[in-house]
Amino acid sequence: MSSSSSTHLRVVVATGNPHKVEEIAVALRFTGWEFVSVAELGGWDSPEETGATFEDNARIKARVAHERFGIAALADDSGLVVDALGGAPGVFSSRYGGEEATDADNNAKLLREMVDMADANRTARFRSVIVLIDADGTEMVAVGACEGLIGREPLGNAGFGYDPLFLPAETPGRTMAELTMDEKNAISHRGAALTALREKLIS
Ligand code: ITT
Repeated sequence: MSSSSSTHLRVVVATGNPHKVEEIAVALRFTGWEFVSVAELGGWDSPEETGATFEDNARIKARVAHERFGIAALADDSGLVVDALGGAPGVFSSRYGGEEATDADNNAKLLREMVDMADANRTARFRSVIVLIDADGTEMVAVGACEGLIGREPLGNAGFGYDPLFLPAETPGRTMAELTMDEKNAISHRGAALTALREKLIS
């Protein structure tokens, strides 16, 4: 693994979610790394996320992409952890409303599940685990979290997933979907994990 974050590295972002590719490329734009999507490299058979944890699933995606494309690979596995729901939707965040669920379906289900919950019981956090596999196969893991509350109606059009329902503690009165991408990256779980990854790489 290179000890310098400014070393040129061509990295495939092992995700089928274009929002993640964009957030990661923007957050790490000063590294000089070149990010390519799986689609740009001709596509892949996305692996089943059979892991019990975010880390397991991030590792599964990164390893499959590293083996398929033979270059460095970075994967994010992430999700929303709601205290009053015992940690749900957690690793099932993207499929909360069913296997083919859209973001709107997932958000609608979350609102239904929490309809009777008082504001004080609406605490939650996003978590992200990033696994980077260098071209030579060396693995690094970095984690990030973002604390906040679940709102009562979707607000904002930016971002993806549960962003319209998530009120970060650091941006009172604004949902994650009402932030610019730079504002989101500055406080988000994924931004925190990517910052931790850079710190590990330069230490
Ligand atoms: P890949 O597995 O292909 O990377 P995915 O979107 O299915 O894409 P995950 O399996 O990691 O990714 O599931 C993450 C889900 O958690 C995502 O679909 C959203 O529902 C939610 N999520 C994660 N990060 C989020 C964010 O920054 N904003 C809003 N929702 C987020």
